[in-house]
Amino acid sequence: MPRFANVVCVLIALAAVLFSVEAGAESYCKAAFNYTLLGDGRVLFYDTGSDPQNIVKARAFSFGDGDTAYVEANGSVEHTFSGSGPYLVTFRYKESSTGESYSWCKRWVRLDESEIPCRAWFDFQVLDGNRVKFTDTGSDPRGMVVSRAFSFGDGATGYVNQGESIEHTFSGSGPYEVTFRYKESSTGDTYSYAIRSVKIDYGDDGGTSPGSSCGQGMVYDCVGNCVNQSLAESWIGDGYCDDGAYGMDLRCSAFNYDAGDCN
Ligand SMILES: [Ca+2]
Repeated sequence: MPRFANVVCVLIALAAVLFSVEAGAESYCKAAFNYTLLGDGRVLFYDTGSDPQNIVKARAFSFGDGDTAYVEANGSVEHTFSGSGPYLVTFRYKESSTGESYSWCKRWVRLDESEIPCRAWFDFQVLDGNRVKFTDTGSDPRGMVVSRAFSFGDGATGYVNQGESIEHTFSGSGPYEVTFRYKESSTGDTYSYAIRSVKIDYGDDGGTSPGSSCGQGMVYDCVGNCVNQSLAESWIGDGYCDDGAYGMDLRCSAFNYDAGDCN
């Protein structure tokens, strides 16, 4: 019976791998949310992120006032704040069993938007290598923002004009915590800011050697299949011969020759 469940997991993992190949460089999940003010302290938060590998098991909000909530994929949740803020709201994509965050973002939420209505936000796209393109996608209906500043999380900074993009090259795969701020330049006051984790996919780097990474929580098996790492580890020496019949081949040194299961 456990083995049947494992086979289902492998099928799910294979489907995720096939999908990620199609998604190309954008194979990592990206946590994102937006929100709508409903009045009387009520705010509707909704998931706007992406999860092309289908690796996200939990989507968690921390509202910055001590309360938390979970939503389904593309789901929403209403929360009532007791004050006008600003509140730094965090949204995480997690693997539920370990609690590990795959991806996260933080936005500064004000309930008095009649006073300061701009909302900093940005999108990003991993180009070739470690080069990432960042684009201002925030809103500034009153034209009050006079500078838009990125801090890339590696010490470098950059500025863009409204709606513009900037490219930055990182030295590693991250994740980097990138901050984007809308400011009034003469005073340096921050009107609004957003923080997102940026993870660079090394999926097409380093070949398919057994045991090497092919994505978050995924490794190559002995014949170059991209498989779930923890699942593969749990199958070593479990009494079943993993010669590919169940979806992965563990008959090489990287997997301790399946601890003798095939002998
Ligand atoms: Ca085995």
